Amino acid sequence: MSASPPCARRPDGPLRSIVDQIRERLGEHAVLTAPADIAPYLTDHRGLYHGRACAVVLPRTVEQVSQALSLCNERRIGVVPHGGNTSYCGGATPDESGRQIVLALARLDRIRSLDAAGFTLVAEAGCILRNVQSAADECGRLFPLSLGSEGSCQIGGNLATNAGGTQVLRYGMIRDLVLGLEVVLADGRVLPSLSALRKDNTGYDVKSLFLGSEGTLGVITAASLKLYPKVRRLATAFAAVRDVQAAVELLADLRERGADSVSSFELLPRIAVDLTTRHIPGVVDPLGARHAWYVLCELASSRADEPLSETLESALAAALESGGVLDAALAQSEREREAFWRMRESVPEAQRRDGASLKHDISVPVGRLPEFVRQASEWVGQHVPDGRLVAYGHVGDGNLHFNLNQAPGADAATFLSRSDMVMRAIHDLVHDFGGSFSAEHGIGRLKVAELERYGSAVELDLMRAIKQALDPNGILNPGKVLRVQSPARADAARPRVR
Ligand code: 2HG
Ligand code: ZN
Repeated sequence: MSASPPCARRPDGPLRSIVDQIRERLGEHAVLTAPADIAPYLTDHRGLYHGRACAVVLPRTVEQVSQALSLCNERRIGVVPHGGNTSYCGGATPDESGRQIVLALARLDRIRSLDAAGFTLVAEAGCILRNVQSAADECGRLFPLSLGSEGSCQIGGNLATNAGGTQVLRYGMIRDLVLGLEVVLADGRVLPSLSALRKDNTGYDVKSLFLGSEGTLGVITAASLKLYPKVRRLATAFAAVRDVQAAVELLADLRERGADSVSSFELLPRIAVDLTTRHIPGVVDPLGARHAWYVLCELASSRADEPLSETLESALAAALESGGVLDAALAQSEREREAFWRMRESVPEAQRRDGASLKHDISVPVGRLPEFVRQASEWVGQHVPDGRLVAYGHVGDGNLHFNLNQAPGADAATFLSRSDMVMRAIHDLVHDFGGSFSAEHGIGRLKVAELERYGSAVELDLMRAIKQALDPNGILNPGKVLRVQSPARADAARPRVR
């Protein structure tokens, strides 16, 4: 008799399918199996992976998450937690076996509480990030996590991947915004660590393990999050800079002058302006002449009378004088500010519309960025004749999206066939610079081998021990972040860039 997958429909009795069991416990409407219904959950948003699944489960409550997980744990069925499907690394897509269940958190979408005086709120995992921001805003508070995908990404996914975005410089990654978590463990037990305490030194910080674990250690169902005073004054500039070094110097000067008011500092190359003005309706170049590099910088304050524009103008004037800044436009209205940000936020979409791309979410120490960009660009120029560099991003955090697009007229398949070679060269260089091959997008499925290559042996041992302790049956997001039975690491074979 051939073995049928454990999720296949079987007669009632002890062997009845896991899908039927979940349906029985959670209700008919909590389980999708029709191919058309589950299709949106089977492909990541970059189109890198096309998985299969025996069902998509949509719990409404923590108890239902717990029931689904304990059933899957008993039956050793892989569970793939799924938020807004905005992962850049395939972290929320099931594998091709058809034996896994997708656990979509979208229906756990309540703001459970908001304490304006205590500057905290409790949001469920399926809340869209923008809804969390709006809830805070309505109470005169700021939830500062800000991402291009904030209209569709979910807070549970943000937490599970330790999301960054454009305000990390001032407020940190989402890890820094978390006070407490509620997490369902692989066996269905609920970790009730939703405390909003700012001080709590009681043993290991267990909850922090789940931040950035990408659903491989537990399923985050709710979080107690820090709020900040609402921003009442902003100053925003789009400036052409001489080079990356000038951008880094301008940032240091601005931080000195503006104390902690610098909230964003983004780098854009000329090609990002060209791509967005060509592909995204309504985007216009804020400056007339063409320049090689630009920065979009923003100062923010909760004091309405803070002289931020003066601070920004004086820093830009000094840099214009010294030749670091070549031209600059200050946003004179909220509309102009939004236009600057629209250009920045739509670079990924413009890249997508322009053709095939290779993406590298890297970070190096901020002071080493100029030299990294110089060496890596030189390497790309020599080795990828059919690619064009589109390196942009959160320079204030040392984080660049060191991406390449296929050159006009290039063959997409040939360009993409070089992806491993290009990635290896760039990540090796990043490693030599003391940087990270995944600054803010996580590991998912895409970078499992990279973690094995660049992670220290001790760190990987600890990660496997933690995985074994929390998910001994390996049901949680199998194949993501860590291969539990890891092949021998292949450090010896590393080609060098230079
Ligand atoms: C951004 O900063 C996102 O816009 C996406 O992190 C970056 O597409 C990318 O590589
Ligand atoms: Zn980014």
